[in-house]
Amino acid sequence: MFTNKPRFFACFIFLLPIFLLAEDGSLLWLRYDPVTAAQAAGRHIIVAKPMGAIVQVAKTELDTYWRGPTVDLVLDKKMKHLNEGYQLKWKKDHLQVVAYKDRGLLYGAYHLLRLQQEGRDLQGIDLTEIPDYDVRILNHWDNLDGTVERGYAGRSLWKWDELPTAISPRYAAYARSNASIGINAVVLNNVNASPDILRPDYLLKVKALADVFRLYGIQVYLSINFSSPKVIGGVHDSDPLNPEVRAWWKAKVREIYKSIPDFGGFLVKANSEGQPGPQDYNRTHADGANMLADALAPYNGLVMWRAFVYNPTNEDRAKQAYLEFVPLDGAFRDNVIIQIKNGPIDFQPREPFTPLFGAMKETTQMIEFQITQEYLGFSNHLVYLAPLFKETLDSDTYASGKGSTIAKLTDGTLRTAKRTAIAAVANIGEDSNWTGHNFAQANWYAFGRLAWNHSLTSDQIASEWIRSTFTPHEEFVQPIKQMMLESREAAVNYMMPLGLHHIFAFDHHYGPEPWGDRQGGRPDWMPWYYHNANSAGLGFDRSATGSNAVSQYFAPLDRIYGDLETCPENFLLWFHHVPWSYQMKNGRSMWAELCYKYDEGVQQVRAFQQIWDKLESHVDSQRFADVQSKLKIQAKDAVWWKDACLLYFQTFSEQPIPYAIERPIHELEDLKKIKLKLKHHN
Ligand code: GCV
Repeated sequence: MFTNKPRFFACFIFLLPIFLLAEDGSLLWLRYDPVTAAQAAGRHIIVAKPMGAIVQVAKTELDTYWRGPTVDLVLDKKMKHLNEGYQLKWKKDHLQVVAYKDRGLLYGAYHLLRLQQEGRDLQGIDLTEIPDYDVRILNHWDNLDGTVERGYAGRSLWKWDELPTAISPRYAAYARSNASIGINAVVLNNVNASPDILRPDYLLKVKALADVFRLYGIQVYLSINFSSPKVIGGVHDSDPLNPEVRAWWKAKVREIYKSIPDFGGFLVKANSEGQPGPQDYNRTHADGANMLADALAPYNGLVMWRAFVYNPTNEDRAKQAYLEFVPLDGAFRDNVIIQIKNGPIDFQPREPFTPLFGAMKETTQMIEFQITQEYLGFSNHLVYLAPLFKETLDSDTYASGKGSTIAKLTDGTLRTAKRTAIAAVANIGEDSNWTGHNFAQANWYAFGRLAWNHSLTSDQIASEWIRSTFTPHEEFVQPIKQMMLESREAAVNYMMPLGLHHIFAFDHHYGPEPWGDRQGGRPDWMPWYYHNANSAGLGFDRSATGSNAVSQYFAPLDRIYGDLETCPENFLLWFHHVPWSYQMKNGRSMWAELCYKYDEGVQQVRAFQQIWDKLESHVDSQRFADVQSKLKIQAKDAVWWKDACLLYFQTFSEQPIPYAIERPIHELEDLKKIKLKLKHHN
């Protein structure tokens, strides 16, 4: 395990205290040392009375961990513009945190602790932080039987069988971690929702969790099953225009708010992948969403209605959400937000943004990211997702002219909204390090930080996270940051470069299966549907000569994407079926470039291994070994991806793999036999 033994032993004596404290990652980025009595002497955490429960938490955190000067936590009801934000400033010899809401003081307290942990100088500090989105929400795809759909960090954190009697200490630890990065809401259960979640016995369990989370400023939302009135309510159907159905939802919502007065609202996956919905009764998404919105409105509750809809029709899957939702623009109540995945297919390693963003001018929209790495090597691969999140948020849709980025369309800048929101599917489970891979913690962290401030750079976020999670030593921070910043592109390279997408093994989405085909299976779940490899070339023709998905983008993007010559090369095979011999900008043929990209991905992961091993002396032994072994898996998987894709596509290109790059080490026929027994819970 120790790759640099001599150096390790030389500095063993000095590093002993660190090595004795083996860390399992459970502290996340919150590795604060409690203050000693001497450090606390003379410094006070001052709070005006009466003090709400959230402010009490802020005070306790500072009392326990703050080593700086006296801090004054001030609630100022004149500072409405701060919303849930805060000001941090020096006042003579002490620090002041000023907020309009209790939550603001809590966030301000965590900001101070973060600066302390990063080793920053606070002298003269004067800053104002206001969150970019009102609702910063994690979506858990947790099932009531304790499994997690697309979860790779163990079983669900929520112990439904033990609730409401037993309250695991991890509930508060989870809420605290979220609060420390500004997350203020969670959806507890899978969007493929069991109607049971709305039964009175489950609502008691939900209430127990909400009672814990409230202390950390976190509101609870639930995913609902659209057929609930019929399945658990004894109503004849679940037609949104049926008065009995509407009355059932109203009564259910009243029941929820009676025990959870700050309940957030509902998340709904309807008429998608077999889930029930209003279309079962020839009603529209708007009919369904508005019925729920009307029930929630008296309590200020929200409906987050997902636009992830597609059916196995002749229409390109990438076009379907737009086709279904744009005609409904303006038909939704103002407490409905349409929740849209970042890309038009499904959380692929790289997708252009979903063209629905900005295309509904009278409807509030929010983005949904996926933190859990369903399509990015599960919790085995080190893939830092901030660059992916930023790529979408910063994408210019041109919906209201140049500069109409998705961030500005969804944060209230370009479109007025009753409330703005941003969501991501969590990667959290009961593993001791919460996320399976120690570096996957960075993706939870990055989502929270970007939901707070989408102008932060991936670089800044990585730097904060590394300093807090490992060490502020620059010799460690710089190379690890570079590795993280490169890691998403590396994954794209060894999995699906140049705009390839969805060529995963059926069902579990882990390894490559570009040859994949299931007799009788849905075409839009088959890799060939997406890559279209044949002797002429590779890729999905979405130009005017193909599905014309490009027409859903605002000018000039429709033209830029639609023309092979102007289409960005990282989206080439997304929008075009490209001849193998097509000449790329660097002069290589498309086939050769594909080979070089796959190879580059492999080389990048090998470099990550070297970076990590070299920095062993900076990391505690357990986390060092955990990450080291995961990188080995990633390196093997990268070669597997490269060989599988190149050997398979070579059967169509009929051209050699350029001799300058590493030779395949597998036989295609052997790779085709690999059938992983990975569970997927739908
Ligand atoms: C929760 C993809 C995933 C499904 C997921 C679905 C969704 O299809 O593979 O597991 O279901 O997206 O986002 O609803």
